[in-house]
Amino acid sequence: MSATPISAARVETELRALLGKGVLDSGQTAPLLVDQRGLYRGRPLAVVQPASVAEVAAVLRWAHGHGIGVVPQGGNTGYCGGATPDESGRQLLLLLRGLNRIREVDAENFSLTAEAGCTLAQVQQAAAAVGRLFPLSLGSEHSCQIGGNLATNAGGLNVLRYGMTRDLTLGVEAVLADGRIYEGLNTLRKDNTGYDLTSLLIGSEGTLAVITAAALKLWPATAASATAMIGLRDVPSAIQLLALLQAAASSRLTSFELMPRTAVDLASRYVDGVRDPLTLAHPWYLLCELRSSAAESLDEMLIQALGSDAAQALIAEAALAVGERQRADFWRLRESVPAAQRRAGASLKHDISVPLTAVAGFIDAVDRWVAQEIPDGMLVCYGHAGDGNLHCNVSSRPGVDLQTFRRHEEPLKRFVHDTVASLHGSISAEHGIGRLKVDELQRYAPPVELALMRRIKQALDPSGIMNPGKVL
Ligand code: FAD
Ligand code: 2HG
Ligand code: ZN
Repeated sequence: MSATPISAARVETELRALLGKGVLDSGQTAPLLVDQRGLYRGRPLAVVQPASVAEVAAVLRWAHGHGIGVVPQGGNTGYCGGATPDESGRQLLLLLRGLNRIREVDAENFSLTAEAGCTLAQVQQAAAAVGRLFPLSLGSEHSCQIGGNLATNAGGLNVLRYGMTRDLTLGVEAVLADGRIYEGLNTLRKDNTGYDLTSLLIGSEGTLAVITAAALKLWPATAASATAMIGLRDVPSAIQLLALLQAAASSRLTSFELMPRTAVDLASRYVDGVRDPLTLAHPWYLLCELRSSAAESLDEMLIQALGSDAAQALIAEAALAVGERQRADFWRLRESVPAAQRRAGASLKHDISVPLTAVAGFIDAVDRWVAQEIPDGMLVCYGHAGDGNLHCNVSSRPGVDLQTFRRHEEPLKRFVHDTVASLHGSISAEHGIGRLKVDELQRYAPPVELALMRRIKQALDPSGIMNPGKVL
């Protein structure tokens, strides 16, 4: 990036001429400069909040002209520091929250067009208001934004059935590095006219363009659901149960979330109102949910599936949620795990995926390594087991000095990521690369893949102003 020197006074004057009140005073910005895990603290050149696509384009043209780096920020709930500017004082922080209109809901076409700054919950509610479902669901859905979801290709709790954000998106509108607008907001199910640029921008973490709006796929509203919490002796039982449930319930199986006892204990201890619904303590827990748009009896289907001889041989105990309140309680337990880990002390996090056949072996290998190498920590390896995606985290034990505990970070990361690589898995299953995993991507991605990524970056952002220092 060729940075033309520019004085702070001129930055202020020129940006105010473009955006007026859309240039924030420093008193308003402190929480925006730290990522949600508290790993990075940035020092921006300025913080801007455009109110329209035209204003985003004007900011990008300005930044391009001066060779100034631009860091897009949505809800700032990302796990990899991607939305935090660096410490140089030379990067512009661009907030998308001013673009927060639902532009169109077309129930007949099963599509919805939302501006990037709409929260995910706002999108879900707009779909529900016309009897439709937007199925993306994350623990952060009340604060993350749909633009951030696209930029990270977010996954979440319903991927097993509906796919990740890329699978839920029909089209994108984005502002390119030089301020031109890419108008890809079509709501078609089929469109093979050339390269799929929408797919390319999804998951690009602000390094190729600023996403300003998205056309999203909708589904029929959920008419029936059944939810169970299941206690298991071991992980192989969970993976076998997944195949049984898929055979019995087909695509109705929407969520299949695995938690170890450590996660259940932490959530029950650190988050108000969370309790273990099972009567005995088990080494492993599964939260699984069936859903249908037809008014069918899914409780019965789930009871039958779990009651079969094959399933009974795997299950130690199971509880079916009776009513919406108990269902919400089961989900609260699962969704409280990240907050519980934060409150318990340090959490060394890894967001990995492996083929389903390797899930049990992976957990076993890490469990043994952690028991031997990190006596002051405990493995809390949980998550979207139905997708082979695990949050392989290690929490500090009570009373442990957090700074000392951090000495485990590097050797643990190397063991986890090397193990993942040996199993042909991914070191970044759903949270992205951001700033956190730049070196890890360089280490594990095949050279040809990296070379192609650099060529794409060069083609879309030749002066390197889009989220510098992230991903590549
Ligand atoms: P931000 O954090 O603001 O930004 C993330 C990245 O996207 C940054 O690189 C940023 O520059 C870029 N970006 C943001 N908006 C735009 C835009 N409009 N155009 C271009 N680039 C942009 N993630 C999952 O995938 N699955 C989960 O289950 C999940 N659960 C979570 C639970 C909790 C409690 C929390 C705190 C987080 C969770 N996350 C999960 C992580 C996070 O919520 C997602 O990554 C989310 O998609 C980020 O959205 P955001 O708007 O907060 O983006
Ligand atoms: C989840 O699935 C999130 O709850 C957060 O992706 C994972 O905190 C984590 O490691
Ligand atoms: Zn997750």
